[in-house]
Amino acid sequence: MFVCVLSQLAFCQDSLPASQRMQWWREARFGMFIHWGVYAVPAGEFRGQKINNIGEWIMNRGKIPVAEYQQFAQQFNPVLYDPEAWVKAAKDAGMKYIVITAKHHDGFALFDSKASKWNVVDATPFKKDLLKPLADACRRNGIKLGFYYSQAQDWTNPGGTAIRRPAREGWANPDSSLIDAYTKEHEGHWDPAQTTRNLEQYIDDVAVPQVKELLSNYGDVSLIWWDTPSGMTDAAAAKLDALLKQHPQIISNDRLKRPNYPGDYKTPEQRIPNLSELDGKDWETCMTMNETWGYKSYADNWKSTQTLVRNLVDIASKGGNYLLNVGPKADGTFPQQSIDLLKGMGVWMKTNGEAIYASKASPFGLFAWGRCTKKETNKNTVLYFSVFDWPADGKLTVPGLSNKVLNARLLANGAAVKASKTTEGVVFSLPATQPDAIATVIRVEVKGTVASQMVHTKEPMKSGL
Ligand code: JFZ
Repeated sequence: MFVCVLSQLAFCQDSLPASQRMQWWREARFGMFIHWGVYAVPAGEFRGQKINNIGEWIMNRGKIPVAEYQQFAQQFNPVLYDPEAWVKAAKDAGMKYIVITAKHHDGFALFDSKASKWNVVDATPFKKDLLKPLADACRRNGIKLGFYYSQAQDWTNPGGTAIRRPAREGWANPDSSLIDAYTKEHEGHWDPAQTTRNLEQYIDDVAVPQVKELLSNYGDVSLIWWDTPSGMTDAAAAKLDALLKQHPQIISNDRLKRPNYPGDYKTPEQRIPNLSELDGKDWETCMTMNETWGYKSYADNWKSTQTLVRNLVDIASKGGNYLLNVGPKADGTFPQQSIDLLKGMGVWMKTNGEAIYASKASPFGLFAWGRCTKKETNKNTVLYFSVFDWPADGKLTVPGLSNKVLNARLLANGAAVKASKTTEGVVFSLPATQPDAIATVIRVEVKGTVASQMVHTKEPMKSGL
């Protein structure tokens, strides 16, 4: 009763119980984040200077005046955009959902919007909605689609907020002191054009109508990914949250407004939580493949396929989702490195995906040699042991496992694995050479349930920033 009264006031959208709304997401485990926008044109450079930090922040980091930034839209002409190919790349990698930046902090809408001319149809030579054909391709391929929407920060539509960042962190701008004095007086803004309207007007005139457009014009939208709640008010959040409530199936993250709008899941960024942070709440780690979300021509510090696969396994073993980012170029293509990494993950997922999809967190702590995920059948339990470090003597010990082992085999080649009970737990006898150097999965069916040996929550999960 108490909870009901509270929910009427502000939080939880309860048209459908979370257990139902969240089911597809909990089973998906792996999704694609796409950061795409006008920032892909400068691709990390402004006035011949390399601008530090993440690519989609170039306008703020470089303190680029609004009118000058908007000029980049003239070169945003993604003639090679092939949404079917994007969705196929995600699907072949084993991803089950896509979240794309419908509008990032630069305020640019990738869709046809009546609420602001700063959108792909009105402001670029391309002149076509980018989200419609993507939504169609997702539907055709059975991939869920979510929209990232920067609800508070908007550096172009007046009245949006701007997180204040020192000018000289972006580049050695000789005017840094002057700029910093201005941003200090203007809540982070660097151009008078940004403040001709207040936040409430921006929410009413831009954010609310645009979120309505996103929820009305693209068929089923599975989730909304809010970002950077700083500067938001509870009143503004209530208006946006009310729109979600009209879509009983939709889910949303925890970045609408803190602390009264926790959404459906937490969003640790660029990091995988420690065991001590797991509190039973849903969570999703979002992460880049290199060092930027939005495309930067010179961001070349790419992770390896091995790292990405092991991250996914680590995350699944802790009961979370992995939202892995691609930052497409302004011509509409994915960077070749991203394509290659996605392919590599797809190869692994094709053989080993059953260890990931619809799996539950490991009942054990972390193993020195790898990770575990779990699935419960009617009476028994299937454990998936993903081995990163292959034992030199061929003996893999799982301490703490006391259930009877019914059968065990490698997903890589179907080879049966012998299990023997010892005082230390169960010891698996593995072949001399590891079939898959990235991670070899042993599928083990055991009798009965495996009680979790995990102790819960010692510290809150670090979510967002
Ligand atoms: C946020 C976005 O700002 C970022 O561009 C990206 O979309 C990521 C997924 O989510 O992450 C942040 C938020 C705030 C800061 C940096 C990154 N910040 O205050 O510098």
